[in-house]
Amino acid sequence: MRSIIGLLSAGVVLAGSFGFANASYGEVVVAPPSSAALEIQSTQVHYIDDLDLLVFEQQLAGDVGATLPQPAGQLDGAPVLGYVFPTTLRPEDVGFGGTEGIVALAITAHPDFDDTPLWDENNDADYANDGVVWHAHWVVLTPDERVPGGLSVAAFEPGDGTVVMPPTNPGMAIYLDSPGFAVVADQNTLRVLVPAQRVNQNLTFNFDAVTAYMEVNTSDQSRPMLGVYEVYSVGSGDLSLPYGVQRRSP
Ligand SMILES: [Ca+2]
Ligand SMILES: [Ca+2]
Repeated sequence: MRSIIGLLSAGVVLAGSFGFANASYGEVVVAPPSSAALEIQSTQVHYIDDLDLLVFEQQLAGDVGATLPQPAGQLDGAPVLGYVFPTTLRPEDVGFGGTEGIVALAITAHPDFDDTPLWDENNDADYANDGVVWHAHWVVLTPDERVPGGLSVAAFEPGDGTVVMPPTNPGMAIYLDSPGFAVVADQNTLRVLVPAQRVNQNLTFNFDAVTAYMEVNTSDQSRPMLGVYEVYSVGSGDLSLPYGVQRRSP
């Protein structure tokens, strides 16, 4: 198992070492096995000037989404698969108040719950049944030694009036937004269409690509609400966030 924080510690974003001795999660969390659909071949972010649009891309070894998590039947323990772009964007660039952590664009599927109350990704007029459809989130990731992936989505106390969230957030007490960006899966290529205005016109950030298994936890106080349990593939190999935005004509 690859520890994302171990990779990060070798990179430029975070430093530190974390141990996972006596991990109780081993008995309850089983990540789906890796597959070609989760193996990153390359990644890019293009800026299309005429459209003022950023296109986040990952090329996989297999068809995007060919691997889906099996439902747990409840929110507690619900599996979440993600095609994730960790970035050097600031939380403020994407509408979060200032906080520590890594801003990531996470394209996820999770059959047990819907966290896009503003969006109806499968166009059936039900806004609460789209979790299994690949959809976009902004998250703020923070180091977390309680899970083997070494990261979780940053949490806060419910009702904490000092926390600033974008109005498109789904109401969970974690730094999770549901911005509604279009996600396009074309065989082995994943694309996410992000208007530059939605990242504060910041076109100079760096990024990387990761595929990961996460899981919801609402019952175990010793683990985060949404932690990273398995990292399948890292675009750069060392999570050094080496990639920059490329300008492209339409
Ligand atoms: Ca929805
Ligand atoms: Ca729907």
